[in-house]
Amino acid sequence: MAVRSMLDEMVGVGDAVLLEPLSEDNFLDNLQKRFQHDEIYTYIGNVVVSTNPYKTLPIYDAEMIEKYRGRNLYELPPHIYAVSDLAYRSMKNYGRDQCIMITGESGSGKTEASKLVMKYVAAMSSRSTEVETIKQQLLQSNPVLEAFGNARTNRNDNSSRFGKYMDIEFDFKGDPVGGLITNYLLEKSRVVRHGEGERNFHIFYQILCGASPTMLKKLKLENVENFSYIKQLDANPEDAKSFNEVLNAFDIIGFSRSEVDNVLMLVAAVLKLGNIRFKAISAKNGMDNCTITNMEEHPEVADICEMLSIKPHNLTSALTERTMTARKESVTCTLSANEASYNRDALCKEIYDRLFTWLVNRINSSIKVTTQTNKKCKVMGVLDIYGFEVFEQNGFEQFMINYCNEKLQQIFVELTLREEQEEYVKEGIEWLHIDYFNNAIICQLIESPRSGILSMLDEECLRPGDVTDATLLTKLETVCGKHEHFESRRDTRFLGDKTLPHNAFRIQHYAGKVTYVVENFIDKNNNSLFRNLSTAAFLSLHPLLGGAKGLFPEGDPLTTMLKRPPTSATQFKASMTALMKNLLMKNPNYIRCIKPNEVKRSSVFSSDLVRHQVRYLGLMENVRVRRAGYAFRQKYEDCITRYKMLSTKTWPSWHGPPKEGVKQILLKTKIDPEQYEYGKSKIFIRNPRTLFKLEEYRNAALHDIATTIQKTWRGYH
Ligand code: AD9
Ligand code: MG
Repeated sequence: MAVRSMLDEMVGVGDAVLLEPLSEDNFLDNLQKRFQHDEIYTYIGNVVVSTNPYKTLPIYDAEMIEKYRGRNLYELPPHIYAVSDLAYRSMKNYGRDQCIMITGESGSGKTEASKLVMKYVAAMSSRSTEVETIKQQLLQSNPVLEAFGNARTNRNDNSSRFGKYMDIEFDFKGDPVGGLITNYLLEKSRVVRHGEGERNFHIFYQILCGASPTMLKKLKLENVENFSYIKQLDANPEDAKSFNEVLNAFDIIGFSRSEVDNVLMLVAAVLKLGNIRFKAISAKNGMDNCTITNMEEHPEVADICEMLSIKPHNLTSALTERTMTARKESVTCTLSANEASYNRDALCKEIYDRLFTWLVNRINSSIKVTTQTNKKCKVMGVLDIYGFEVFEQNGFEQFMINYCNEKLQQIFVELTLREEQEEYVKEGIEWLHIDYFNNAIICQLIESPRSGILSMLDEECLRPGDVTDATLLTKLETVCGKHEHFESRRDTRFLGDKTLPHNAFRIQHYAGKVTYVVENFIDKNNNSLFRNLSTAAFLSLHPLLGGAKGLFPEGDPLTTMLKRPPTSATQFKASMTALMKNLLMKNPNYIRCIKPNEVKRSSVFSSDLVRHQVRYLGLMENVRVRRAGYAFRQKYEDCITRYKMLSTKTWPSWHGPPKEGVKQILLKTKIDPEQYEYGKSKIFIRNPRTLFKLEEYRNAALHDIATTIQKTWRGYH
């Protein structure tokens, strides 16, 4: 039977490389046509473009997994499973570490895509009990991390508010033996504040809706009507169901009962802390002063102290006072009610953020490879990280997220565009050079060690004296003002531009211009709690919170030198550098996710919205490079292994130079020589259709061989 090529069953064009004529409009029309027929995947060579269907499609079941198992990319219609299979086989058969980079804007389907990749890979490997356990642990890390790290936003009901990279490690048989998750920058401000129509992290609602009466009592949540950090009205029955899934997942990963209790206790304590109010009391010595309003009114504070295992005096004074130490002398001053509220929020954000990292580390300790030596393992990394963000008002978080996207774009440029061109040069293949924008210049503006924005930010945070967001902006204007991708009101070119406020700067990112308001940049970058709070937390007897191994090691009162935790910018830059290094060592596979509309509907394709994403994902450049070149290339040796049955000279084996062998095969097929080119070590095939032909010939030849064998066999009997 002839192989049914993907062209036979296709709506529109399955590989945008084949679009004729190639234009942005055509590209969009093609995506739209396919989307309307539930064909949500489209290739650009071996990059998958995935359009969020916003409905459940029957294309992910076990049967589908079997269909794609071990098949070549072009044999079947485009699917995320095809790329997962390609990556998995390339890792298993050729020992090449892989990474799957999933990018796209909020709500475009990255997290769902990452789960589908994991599902596919899990189905490929063996079913022994040991492997099954590790698979389940890897898969069950998702509900836990989603409960604590995802929230409903206006763009996505299940928006990941953290970046995630997961290395799955495999043994030589291709079975998963462990994994390692790295998390990036949780949006911790959400713990204390969220926008209209949005929610706090799912776990808060899950506990309130899903915990048993006994558990609620233990968590001291049973009689509380309102929480200022959340609106209980926003909870729904799904939360109760999800909570049970989370508890089950904790169990499968290997959390003990008491560990789970400890985690939930901290979450409940944060919720209750949020209800503490402060009121001004008559000022002593002209200093602002405040006390906790509900101290006498109800036992809220005593409850929280019990939950956090902190002595009441330690907590109340940490919230309402600040001690400053200079030249071995300590001075304690009292805080205003506003300052104390700020302090309370800072503590809650910090507890939650560090708890989240603790959870990731705890999961890692369950899934990390213990029996194998790391060297023997092959790795598949899956990156599900925030897409480029442009809101009406953009702040510190958007700046970091967009910096991350610049770095990912760089990798994309480096690996896909540049390497593609370089390979042609290396292989001595003639072709037309395509110009593309290299965004290295923007990365430098942000991260250059001496004059980059991140360094300026750190310098300003560490500078003694009167440091404010305004002084930061002045510094940025002085140092970066002339950079061609940086704009501010100081620059005379923009004085008349009312869209750029006085308290903001603007960066011309590869994906478009973004204006960042500098408000809170210093504070968010500082990332440090007042010493009183970290010490109170350090002195806690709660198993996760207190002590040198707890969440606030810097609070140890015995360390006289105040060790600042690294700034957010330093931490983020270091984690980005490590991530890039890690990704560059691996063979890249791309899933580029597209959000078809802003209304989360299955039938709406809003062209302008998609056009914008196509532009900033650089998809047209990607198609052009791919088209100008060759859709497919294969090492001569691999080509012979696959197609040797097409020529009597190469079948059953070929012992001459590999390039000659491939020549023999192609000569025999009578494929137009215009369609391929001989490189130094690889054959380059211009058009995927040629590949389909080869596949069809191969199948026919295999069929003939099988028939001959059968006849011979019958002849013997
Ligand atoms: V964010 O940057 O974390 O805010 P993501 O991760 O890109 O975002 P997500 O995967 O969470 O988006 O997808 C958003 C929603 O779209 C999901 O909750 C699903 O309801 C829907 N979705 C996404 N992909 C698929 C799919 N392949 N099939 C069906 C999907 N529904
Ligand atoms: Mg997500």
